[in-house]
Amino acid sequence: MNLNLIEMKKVLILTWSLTGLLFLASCSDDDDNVTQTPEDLGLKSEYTVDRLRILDIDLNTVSYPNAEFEWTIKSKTTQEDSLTSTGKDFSFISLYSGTYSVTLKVKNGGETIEKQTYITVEKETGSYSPYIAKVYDFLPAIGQFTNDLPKWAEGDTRESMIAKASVITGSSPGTISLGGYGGYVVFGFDHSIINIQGERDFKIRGNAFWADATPGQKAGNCEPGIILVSYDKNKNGIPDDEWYEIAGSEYHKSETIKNYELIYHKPDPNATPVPGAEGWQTDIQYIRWTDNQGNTGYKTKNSYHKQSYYPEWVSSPTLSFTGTKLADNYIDQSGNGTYWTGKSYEYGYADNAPNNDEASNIDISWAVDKNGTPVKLAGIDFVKVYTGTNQEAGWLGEVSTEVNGGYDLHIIN
Ligand SMILES: [Ca+2]
Ligand SMILES: [Ca+2]
Ligand SMILES: [Ca+2]
Repeated sequence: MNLNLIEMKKVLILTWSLTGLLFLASCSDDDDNVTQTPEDLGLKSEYTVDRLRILDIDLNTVSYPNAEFEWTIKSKTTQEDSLTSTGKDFSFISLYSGTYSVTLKVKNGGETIEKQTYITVEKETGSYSPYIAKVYDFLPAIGQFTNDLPKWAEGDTRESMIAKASVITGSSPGTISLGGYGGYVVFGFDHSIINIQGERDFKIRGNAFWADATPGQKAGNCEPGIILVSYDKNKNGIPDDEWYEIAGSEYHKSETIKNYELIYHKPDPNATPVPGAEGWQTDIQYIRWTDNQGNTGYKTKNSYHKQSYYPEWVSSPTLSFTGTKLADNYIDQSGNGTYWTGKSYEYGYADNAPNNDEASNIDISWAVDKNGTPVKLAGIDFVKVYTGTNQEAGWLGEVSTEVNGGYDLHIIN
């Protein structure tokens, strides 16, 4: 073959191009090994998201292992820049539609790279409901309203009981009881609840009230439930993401126990006498519990509620719950067992203060991770509530959190 110089160059360029394409194709599954140029952060020039939906921007930061990141967003109202995040990843949510200008500064060694992007927030299709939209999970612990709120019927399963617990959704909610320590419900909304700085963001309704006999004191029927929040980080629509505990007023107190575990032991239905049956004298030793602190005790049964207090649809002989445990909050105010009141904790719990009290409103900014480190969440999609104490309040029975709906405080009006 006899090629002149120009033809030879063409062949070389073609060969190089083909080699390059093949090389890129073979590496496409292995992006981590591609050396990034400083420009290659993966930040797009614009993004679009619906109102009250969380947009996650995850940067490619392989070539910036030690860089510092600063995200600032220009306020639509004041036109001032506000620093919103200092992590490599950025979550954005807005209550209002419009276009937002976002500046990213990457300080890497001595140099600072500045990049700009725009987020267009569109009005959602239809309109959002402020109320709880869906119940994802429900498992009450031992309680006098277990199998009653909601009512269990022969043939009911975990799934059908979750469906029955959905009475807490919507604008005219019903009440469910979570039973004693650990019993829980998981629910969500049809949009993400925005975390507005300096404001409480959502309310969980219960059936707490102040007692007439304790004027001026925040006490009465207060059965605090611990609240966890999460957002749908993996965007699959279900609450399988990391949970963050709302660190309420008791979170850092020494009497609050973290990583608590309580196990309830199902009574033997063939025991003589039959636990809970007519004439049975040991209702104060109805269902035995043990915990990981070396304690043991019994849940009681009272004469007002005759049904089984162990969830009927659970076949396992033990029920185990883990989480944070709050100190007992009920005291026998009469001294003779006739009058019990529960002290309300200051903030951050469910069913701990009347529904018209500010203390039933929750600030997403109180959330902490499993190590107790505060997390900065742009918003949340899911909420879990579980009964936070393990106490028998005399004839009142177990202290058990009730949930009676809830809503997003930012769009309720
Ligand atoms: Ca907030
Ligand atoms: Ca998820
Ligand atoms: Ca209650």
